[in-house]
Amino acid sequence: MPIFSIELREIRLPLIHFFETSFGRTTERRIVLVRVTDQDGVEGWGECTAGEGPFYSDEWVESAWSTLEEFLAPMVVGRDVAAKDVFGLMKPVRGHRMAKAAIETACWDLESGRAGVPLWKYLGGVNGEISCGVSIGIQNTPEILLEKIEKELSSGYQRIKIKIKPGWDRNIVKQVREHFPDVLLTGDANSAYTLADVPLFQELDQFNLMMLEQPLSHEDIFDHAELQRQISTPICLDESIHSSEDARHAVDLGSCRIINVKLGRVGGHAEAKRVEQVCRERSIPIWCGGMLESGIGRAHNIAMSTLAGFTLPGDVSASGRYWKEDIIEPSVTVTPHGTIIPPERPGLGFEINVARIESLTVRQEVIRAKASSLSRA
Ligand code: OSB
Ligand code: MG
Repeated sequence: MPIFSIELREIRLPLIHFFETSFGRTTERRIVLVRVTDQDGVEGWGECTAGEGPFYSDEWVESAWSTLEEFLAPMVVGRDVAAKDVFGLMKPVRGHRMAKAAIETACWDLESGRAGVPLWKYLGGVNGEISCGVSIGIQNTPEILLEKIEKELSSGYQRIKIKIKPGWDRNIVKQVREHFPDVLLTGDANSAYTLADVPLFQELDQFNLMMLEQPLSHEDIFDHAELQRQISTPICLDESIHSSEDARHAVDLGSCRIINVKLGRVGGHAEAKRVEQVCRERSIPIWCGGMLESGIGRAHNIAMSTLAGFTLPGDVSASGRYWKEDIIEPSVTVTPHGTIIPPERPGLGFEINVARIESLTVRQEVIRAKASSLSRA
């Protein structure tokens, strides 16, 4: 599949409601989109999940844009390469996995679309219906949080994840548990704590959380193993897992019993499939995380979530929870029992609303192959 051009666009998309984690509050997304085109003009779309600042990870919109423009796009454009090998082509660049994933996932959309197969089946997905949970940010008051949980449960979502941070933790978890004794409940700390907080987590054990997500440092797997030995709630790693090697190390070290897989964080579909395999072989359940994606990233998440190892409800939910109007059609919707049915159309399986993307675009750049330079990778 020769890649003829790679287009970068930055769009701005205001969230319906701010989203707050232990590392900060987001009100409007800045999203880098990638459109790859082959010689016949067939397109594939990908989304970069880097945030507005280097707070979730060290990548952010500006680092992704300049790395894509100066290094990654030139490594891929003009090459005749299969989607599964695109990540390898970008190997000379260390890190920058969210930027890499934007190109890599776009190539999977293009390749599966050309093959006339839905992306999820092309990836090897097996589940024609995926389970959905929601991630609910830190709110201005506990009452607002309880109302939001009530609303999401009545929409059918199967699992509630609440964000925690010092000062918004044991009391909040206690109140939520008292109001919703049977709900599948998770707490996500986004690396806000240290091993000095072991007593807090031992207290949280009584609330029967399904898991505790990323309590300690974003790069750590050693201290998480120590914490896991001292608490009964399963630890789920998010930030610390960048590759299938990281997943193997963390699981074999006992740092977690569950893993949250994010396409951007691991560098795209090929690496996500390797993480899925490592975890499936070790009977470690996994689920698909979210990064407040627009419809394009969301559609890629849906496709990935159909792989056999994704056995727990993910953070992939309806477009309408985030955006007044999405950039794909139809927008992502959830069934009354909290599931998403992956589309049967080829590729991503949603219509890309290019006119809307145009109207949201604040900058654009196209990297083209020289006619003479199309070569086999
Ligand atoms: O830790 O899972 C996280 C959003 C931004 C950065 C990190 C995280 C999140 C979420 C939101 O939890 C999930 C979503 O609804 O997209
Ligand atoms: Mg998380």
